[in-house]
Amino acid sequence: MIYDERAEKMSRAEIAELQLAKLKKIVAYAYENVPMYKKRFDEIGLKPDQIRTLKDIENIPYTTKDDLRNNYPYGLFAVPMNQIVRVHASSGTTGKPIVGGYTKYDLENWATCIARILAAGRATPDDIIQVSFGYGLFTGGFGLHYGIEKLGATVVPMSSGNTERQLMIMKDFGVTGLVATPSYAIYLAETAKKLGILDQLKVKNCFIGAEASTKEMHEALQRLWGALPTENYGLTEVGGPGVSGECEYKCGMHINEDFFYPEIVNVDQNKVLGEGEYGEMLITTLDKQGMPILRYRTKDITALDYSPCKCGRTTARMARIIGRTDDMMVIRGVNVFPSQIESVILGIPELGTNYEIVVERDANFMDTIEVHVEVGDSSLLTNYANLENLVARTKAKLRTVVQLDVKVKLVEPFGIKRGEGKVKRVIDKRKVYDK
Ligand code: DLL
Repeated sequence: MIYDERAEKMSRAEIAELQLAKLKKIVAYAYENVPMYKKRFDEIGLKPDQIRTLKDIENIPYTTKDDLRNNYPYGLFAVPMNQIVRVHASSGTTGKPIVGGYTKYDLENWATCIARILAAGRATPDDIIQVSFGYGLFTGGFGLHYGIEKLGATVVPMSSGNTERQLMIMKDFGVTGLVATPSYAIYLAETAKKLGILDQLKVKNCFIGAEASTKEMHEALQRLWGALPTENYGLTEVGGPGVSGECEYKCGMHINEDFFYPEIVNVDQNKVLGEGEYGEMLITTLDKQGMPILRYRTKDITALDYSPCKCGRTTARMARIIGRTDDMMVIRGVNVFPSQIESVILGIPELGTNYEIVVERDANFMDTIEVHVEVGDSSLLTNYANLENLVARTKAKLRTVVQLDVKVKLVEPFGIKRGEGKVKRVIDKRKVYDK
């Protein structure tokens, strides 16, 4: 089902026309109402009325995470606080959180964007959808919540944590859709399997997001749940989830292009890249009152596809995020993304889906990388010959994909700690030396 036929099936020319009109408006709005933008524009002598084509956006300076930190908490809001009805913030591993503010108008649009994404992932008003994202400052819980209501489905606002209780509610309430991070969706299914109740659950669709996943992770989810996993994407800085989401054909995440203008850039060369080329994504919010953001550097690496989709939507699609410019590990000069390692692990049937990557620097200042991964079945760990063989095969595959020797340690099922929010796969112990 297409939630918003009018908006999601415009011709490409109509989309471009609408985007240009909205871009002109938001640039003038940011200039007039957010001192940081006025200063930025004035410094380079750029006037909002010089934005006459979509390509002119390239003259606008980037906005970065530091800009948000420097204006913490409310410095980038474009309206007085009596018009802001909600704030959210990202957890962030270091420093102060990133804050976003919403007017009533923004909340309506946010719910619309989420309703579109849920419908693209096959949700209908008949569904009962459990939200296992945390409710709180994190945008995931409340963001999905109001989109589910807007779609007209039933929301079960479970929040995160207490896995066995999650499963009990899912079973008793007849839950048909699950909203969670991919790692938690897997954990829920594995626990249900362990408890012997997986086949009593009726989940048909999993709406996953908030952290990176791979094709192999989607396949594992599909296998375990017997449900369609569709992925969605967003970030606090531009309003949270709702930027884009996959449809049932799973050939990229459809971007809500009437609200978000995406660009892919090579930041080092300050160059905007073409369709299909991978680079860092910039996002401009086209219709935000509370906190308009121009050309935000997401650090997420993806590519755009403007070709028509089988589902009938005409909106551009972004590829699954292959990594972040800052989760790229450089190990002995080789660039390694956690997603490469995940593809290998999930492609080996005897291995489980939970893993961690430990990077260290040895006494000779050589970097080493070791993967700890759970086996699918603990009996594997008692047969030495099989175990050796499995380790050797995993290492060989990792070597081919990552171009490095990666140490492999196999552990029993559920042997690696799991979280309920975003998973942390990489433990980089080198940072201690670098300080
Ligand atoms: O994670 C918003 C969100 C909530 C998206 C729920 C989808 C579902 P932040 O906490 O600000 O916001 O984190 C944003 O998470 O820049 C990406 O690096 C990562 N991320 C989010 N969705 C995906 C995804 C929310 N589908 C950061 N694939 C982003 C890969 C994702 N990474």
